[in-house]
Amino acid sequence: MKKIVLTMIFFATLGYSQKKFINEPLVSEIFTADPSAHIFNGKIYVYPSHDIVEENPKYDDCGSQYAMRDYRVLSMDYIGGPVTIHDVALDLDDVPWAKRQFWAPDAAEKDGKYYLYFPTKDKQDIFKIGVAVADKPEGPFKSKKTPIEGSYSMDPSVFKDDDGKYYMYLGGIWGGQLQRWDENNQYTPSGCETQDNGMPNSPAISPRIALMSDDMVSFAEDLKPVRIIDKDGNPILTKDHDRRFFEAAWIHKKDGVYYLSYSTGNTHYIVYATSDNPYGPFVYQGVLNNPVQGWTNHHSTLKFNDKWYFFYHDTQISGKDFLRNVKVTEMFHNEDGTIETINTIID
Ligand code: FUB
Repeated sequence: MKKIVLTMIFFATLGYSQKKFINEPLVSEIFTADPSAHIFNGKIYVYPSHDIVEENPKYDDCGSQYAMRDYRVLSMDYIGGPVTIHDVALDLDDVPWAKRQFWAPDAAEKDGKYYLYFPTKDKQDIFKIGVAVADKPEGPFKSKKTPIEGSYSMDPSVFKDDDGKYYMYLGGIWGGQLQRWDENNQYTPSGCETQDNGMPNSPAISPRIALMSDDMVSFAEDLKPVRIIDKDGNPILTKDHDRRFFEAAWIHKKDGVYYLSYSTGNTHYIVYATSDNPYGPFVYQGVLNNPVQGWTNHHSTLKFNDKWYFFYHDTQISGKDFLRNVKVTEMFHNEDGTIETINTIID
């Protein structure tokens, strides 16, 4: 632990950047990323990835540098209030089917039980979605013995609709392996995708959705693609890096409209698209968050006390892509249903 703290102080004192950030990290004792925020029992809980300092990190396009091994939950009574870093919620060693890489998680509550959904690689190095259950929002969570049947890829987010149904959205290309799965959920182990997929004019790869079963630990249906189209009804194309889906799908609903927001990966925007149906199609609307400092951009949205908030991460403390820190800022919906673009860096 002492070594980690010294390393963080070292990065923080490097004076890495002269940039001005609009928000400070929620916590600086540990590195955190991919914040999924929820309100449980009137309190705000954030489920982040827990980035770790490695001796000799391996870098590649498959994200081997993101070698996380456990989850820690954050909580606060209100935005801007003191943040608690809870004890380890789930450890990689306690997931019988997992081999490596605890990536971006999410959580849901139903009937007083809490469910942690997490992507990790199985013994064959294939990303699947796991689920672990707890009696308290902060855990500790107990993992199921096997991944969710029919699941694959990464970045699960679970959305509870007004009618009480829960849906899981998931997927991420490149290191997240979504490009290995076709829309009939068949697997082709063809390795990492190149930037243009060799088919730049084809429709971009779609995130996936499945209705959750009542038990919250299985899917009630096969995963289906979620279509993202432009305002003329045409699919967003693979070559359209500023608008196409890459990872980090998240849903919120306001005034009956479903807002799907996601990261465009190699151009690092969080953009959003809207629909009147949780399955889509979603119509591309615009940029929700401009690129942050750091390669990844991953977020969640939350309504708390009648205000909307945008949770995100950057690399303010470390200056390193794989050592991130989570933050929060207010977000604003306009009367016409659009959302004001957030700039987290002031030059
Ligand atoms: O934290 C590991 C991965 O980086 C996440 O799963 C992606 O969304 C990206 O933020």
